[in-house]
Amino acid sequence: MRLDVITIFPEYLEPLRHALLGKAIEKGILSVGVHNLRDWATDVHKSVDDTPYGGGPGMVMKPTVWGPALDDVCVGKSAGWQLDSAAPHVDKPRHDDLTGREFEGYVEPAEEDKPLLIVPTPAGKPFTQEMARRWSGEQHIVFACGRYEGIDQRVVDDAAHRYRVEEVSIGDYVLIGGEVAVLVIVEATTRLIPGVLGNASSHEDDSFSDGLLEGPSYTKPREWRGLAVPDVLFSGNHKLVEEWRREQSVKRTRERRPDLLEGLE
Ligand code: 6GU
Repeated sequence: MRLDVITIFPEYLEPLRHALLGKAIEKGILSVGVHNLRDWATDVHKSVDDTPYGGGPGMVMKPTVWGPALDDVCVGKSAGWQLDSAAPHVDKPRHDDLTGREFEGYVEPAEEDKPLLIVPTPAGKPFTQEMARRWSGEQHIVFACGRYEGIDQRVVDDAAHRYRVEEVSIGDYVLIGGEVAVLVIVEATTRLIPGVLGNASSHEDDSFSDGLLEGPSYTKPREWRGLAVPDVLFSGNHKLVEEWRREQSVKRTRERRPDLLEGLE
């Protein structure tokens, strides 16, 4: 899987190169490009935002910077993934300048050939384990991190010509920008790619995979600070242990997330 992240804070994405994800990169399962949006800014101040039409507080990120950035990162694969830092348009003619032709509209690729563009925003659809499962099979995912009051809506509308676009939220609270949400979505998604986790079946009984929360786990010593491990776990009876784990799952789900039980029989 190829991941590209466009952000004005590339250092926020450093954690992607550590621990299990770093291992997956070394193994060649994953390849990651982080791109500084400012590399596509064209003015001396490298500005990426401007005041909102209609007034109001805050700033909106400019379509004239995001558009070329998404154009370049979209074709990373055909360019041989040479975009490890960035391929800015600064000091270079634009492709439409080169051809000397007016913009004539898009040649639309087949839907299944479009890379996935994920735009993290508190106004998006809620991110779920089911999305992580689906996206773990993607070839190329691009993340567009917005800051301030968001990105000019036309960026997302226009990107739909060459990407499959999803605006997603990671929960009902507001973050300063999309960077941390990208870390969350990438971790949840890539751990489901075969070979990224050591144990192939270790995510089959994750919380949410069967619609329930996972119950408690224990390890040695059998007694610790006056607290004993439940006797059933020493019974040697696998069926009994499985039944007990199921009960614990249901009990915990009923207490903490009764909403999850409603959809189940
Ligand atoms: Cl994806 N982005 C931001 N900025 N805030 C959020 C969010 C995303 N999800 C919840 N809050």
